[in-house]
Amino acid sequence: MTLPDSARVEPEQAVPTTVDELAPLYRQMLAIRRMEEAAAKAYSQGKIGGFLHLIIGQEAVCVGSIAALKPDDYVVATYREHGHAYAKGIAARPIMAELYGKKTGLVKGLGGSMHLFDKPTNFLGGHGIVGGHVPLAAGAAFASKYRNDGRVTVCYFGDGAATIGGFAEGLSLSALWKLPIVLICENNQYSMGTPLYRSLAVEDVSLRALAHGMARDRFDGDDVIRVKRRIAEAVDRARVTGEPTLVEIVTYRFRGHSMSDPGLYRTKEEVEEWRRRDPLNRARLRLLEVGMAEAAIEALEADVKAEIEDSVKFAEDSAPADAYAPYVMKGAH
Ligand SMILES: Cc1ncc(C[n+]2csc(CCOP(=O)(O)OP(=O)(O)O)c2C)c(N)n1
Ligand SMILES: [Mg+2]
Repeated sequence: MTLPDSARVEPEQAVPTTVDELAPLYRQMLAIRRMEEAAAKAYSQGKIGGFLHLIIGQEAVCVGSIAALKPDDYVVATYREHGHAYAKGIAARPIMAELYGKKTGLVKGLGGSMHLFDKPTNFLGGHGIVGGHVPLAAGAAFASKYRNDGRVTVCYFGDGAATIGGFAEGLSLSALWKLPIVLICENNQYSMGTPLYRSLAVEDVSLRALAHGMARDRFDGDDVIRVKRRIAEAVDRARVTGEPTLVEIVTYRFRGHSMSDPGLYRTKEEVEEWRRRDPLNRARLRLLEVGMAEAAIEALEADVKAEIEDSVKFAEDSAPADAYAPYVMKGAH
């Protein structure tokens, strides 16, 4: 089948890179893919409860963009955020234990999949309300401007969030107050089962920047190095001039919206077409092209396998979270 024009933004061209640059990014993407697969398995075995939204297929977006940040920069994400948390530097063990609802989880097993949060790495969530976190991200960026701390905030949201009031407000304030923020729309073509053309009159989300005199960019999200380069431009703009950018990255989730969605609103052919552009396979081929030996790639892959298996064992061996932990009660006052 042929993909709609809106699905491919640029001609397929590999961006120049080196083994030293690409190998760690491939490793992160692979770890995220394996972590998500392990979570899906545990979910279907009834070991993980609540909602579980996987990022499989979209890994190059979080990995490439976070690679363009400094460790101190803020990241604000949606409920599809396990990969963003990992790319920001949070280990697989506390992420997996959080999904399992265990005491050793990132937020002590009380948040679950949608509410990862980590002060030490400046990972500011995990947010379940579509679009509601965009003004919060603008607030973090405002704090940086006010304190003159040199940090940049990156806020991720889906194409579905582009129809939400919170997004419009966050965008407007970012432009008005010239905040050091990069707003990244992860356009995976669907909000739950609703395709883009049924929710947006103008499918190019990045055009909304024009109404605010804001810089914008739009590109394909299947090459992790392209994502890193283009986001680095927006991050530099934020850090140097203090100005925001709205970036739309065109991508695709290979699985349903959440674990309870069999994804019947898409054809097999459509999914297959996107799988051929899998960012992970693409990065692996590119690694061989730029000179990494097959054996070295396999060693890296074995290392990732061990890391994720260890995180599952850690989660399974940990004690369940307390239903009414004392710090929750304290926090309520
Ligand atoms: C304000 C609000 N409305 C509806 C929902 C239910 N809901 C959860 S995810 C989702 C789809 C959002 O799609 P998109 O923004 O494209 O993100 P994606 O899931 O594709 O990453 C909806 C409607 C919600 N969580 N919050
Ligand atoms: Mg979407």
